[in-house]
Amino acid sequence: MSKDGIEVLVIGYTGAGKTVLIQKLSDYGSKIAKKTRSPPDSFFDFEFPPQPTTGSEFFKAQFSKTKIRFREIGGALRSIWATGLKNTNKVMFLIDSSSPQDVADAQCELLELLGHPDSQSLPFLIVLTKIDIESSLLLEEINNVLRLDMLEPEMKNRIRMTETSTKTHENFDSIIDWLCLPLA
Ligand SMILES: Nc1nc2c(ncn2[C@@H]2O[C@H](COP(=O)(O)OP(=O)(O)OP(=O)(O)O)[C@@H](O)[C@H]2O)c(=O)[nH]1
Ligand SMILES: [Mg+2]
Repeated sequence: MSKDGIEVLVIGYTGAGKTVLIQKLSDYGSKIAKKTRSPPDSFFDFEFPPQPTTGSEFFKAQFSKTKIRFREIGGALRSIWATGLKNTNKVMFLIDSSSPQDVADAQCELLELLGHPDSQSLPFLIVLTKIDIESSLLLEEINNVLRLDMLEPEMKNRIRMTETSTKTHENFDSIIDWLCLPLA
């Protein structure tokens, strides 16, 4: 953990929703800090649509007393995602649940990352995004493709999976709880 708090690596294919989720979780965190409940929906709207992340970007956020520093590595830099494992405390892996191709590709990708020497005992949160889209796959369907239940207990025990939408904000509280869990 750095002086900036818990370091979280955020990865996933292009357009999975990494930048938007980080920004909206951060906004949500500052709302909690100000004890403002039920913000108007416009609170979550952006003036400009997000641009694809071409490199690696850092974002700082505060959730109650916990400081988080997110590092997003854009989907375009898939070949260097694993380099981010070295200097992080946790990993968020986003999958666009409306893209069957991304879901299928994610299985190998996840196995590789979980088995990487630098991943060791890192906790992973798999976040299925865009569940507001009608054609998106259900969590159980994605679970059947990823087959995480087949993993060795050491890997299985450090993985959590959740689903969300940056439009409707499902599970934001539990994602923030996971982010703020103290490091083992
Ligand atoms: N319907 C819907 N669209 C979303 C959601 N989250 C993000 N998007 C849209 O998906 C697009 C890509 O979002 P980004 O956050 O830029 O994706 P990214 O994963 O950071 O992509 P890269 O930086 O290119 O790797 C944007 O147009 C977002 O508005 C969601 O929950 N639901
Ligand atoms: Mg991005």
